[in-house]
Amino acid sequence: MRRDAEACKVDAPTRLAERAARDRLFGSGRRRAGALAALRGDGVALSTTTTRGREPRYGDALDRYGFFVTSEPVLSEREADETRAHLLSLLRSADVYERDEGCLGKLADCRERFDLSLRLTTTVTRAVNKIVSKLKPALVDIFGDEDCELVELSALITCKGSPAQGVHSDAGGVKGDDRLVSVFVSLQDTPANLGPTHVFFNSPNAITEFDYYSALRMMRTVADELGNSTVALRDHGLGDIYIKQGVVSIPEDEGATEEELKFFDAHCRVDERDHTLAFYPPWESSPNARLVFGVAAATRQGAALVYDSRTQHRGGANTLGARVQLMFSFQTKRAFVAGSTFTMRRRYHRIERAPLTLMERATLTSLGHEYEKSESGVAWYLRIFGKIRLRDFPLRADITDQEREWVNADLVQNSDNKVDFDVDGLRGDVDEFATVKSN
Ligand SMILES: O=C(O)CCC(=O)C(=O)O
Repeated sequence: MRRDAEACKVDAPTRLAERAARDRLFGSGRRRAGALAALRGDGVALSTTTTRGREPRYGDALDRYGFFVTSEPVLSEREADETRAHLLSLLRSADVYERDEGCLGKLADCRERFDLSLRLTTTVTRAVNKIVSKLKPALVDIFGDEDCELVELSALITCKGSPAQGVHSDAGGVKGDDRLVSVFVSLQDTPANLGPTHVFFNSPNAITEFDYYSALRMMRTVADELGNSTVALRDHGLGDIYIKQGVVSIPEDEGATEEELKFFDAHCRVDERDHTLAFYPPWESSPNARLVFGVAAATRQGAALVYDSRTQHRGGANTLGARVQLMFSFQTKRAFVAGSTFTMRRRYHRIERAPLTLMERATLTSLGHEYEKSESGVAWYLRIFGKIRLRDFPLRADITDQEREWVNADLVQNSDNKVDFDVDGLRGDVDEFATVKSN
């Protein structure tokens, strides 16, 4: 197969040969160097093993930074290798793998990018049980109890040629204390060129006052400071984006323009010492002048990235080969999370049409979301319940590794789940409802 031979070579080494490069990956148990040293271990890299009385505050880390990585692997090298081989083999038996589009799922910038929702095969179950057993203290700290529901379970695989995604978050809005938390476990060493997830800090924090958007706005702020001088703008490298037909033109609307994004990306680099992501302003003479605003979660085989669904992130560009992640998400019991994609196999979740109270409609509206409305004026949305809760772990496999019919059947690609809607025995025909824009 084309991808097996080149872009997603199945037999490529899963661990970096160079010791020093391995040691720099998150999850190698080393003390962080570079900018992250300033965080003094109170976030970003957290241990899953606790010493009495010194338990890391995982929920705090999510609040403060938006994410953390585990400072040691949650799967052994052997477990990660076995799981990786199994997931790649599952993907290779999916029809989409052979198609030119190289996309599975409803993903941002979906090229050479596959989100295969999983069944609980023997190998998947073994791996998820192990990971959850390691992360349980963290999950309990984050959710407060063991009632949180599993709402996503998939293999997220990118092949060589997968571009960096646009920056996005998985949830437009979350009500009250509800949370949706995702876990990505790298099944091979994942250096920067294998396209690890870029996660952007909430701000402010100990090493930066910049989140992604304020860093991005910095170009406009500098341009404003330079007044209407075309010469100064050119001197600062901003001429191409802010001078139109010889006249200074700085956009005022909220969103960044295509040109600004390109310029920004062209001046962003990963610091190899600590994998921080920073914008290096071309107008600064010092090569050390930079705005740190995120981290490329370049993880050692078996280590995990855990992030809150509201955290801005993107898949990095993969210029190397197969990057295989086992990923799952938990949400607060009966959570109200707007805008998420729930791609779990239908057998593991339930979808209900939940009527919206006036407050909930107002919440959705203020978050800029749409909801549905029947002709009789009842507003509703589709609510997802995970049938499996944290307290149900360890799970039992419900299918063997060898069975493959399911891979191409029952693929949930529709993030708003209308296709699934009636199958779950809910009354009413979706067509009788009109989608109304909340405004
Ligand atoms: O590839 C990644 O690490 C991020 C994936 C993601 O956020 C997406 O596909 O929407």
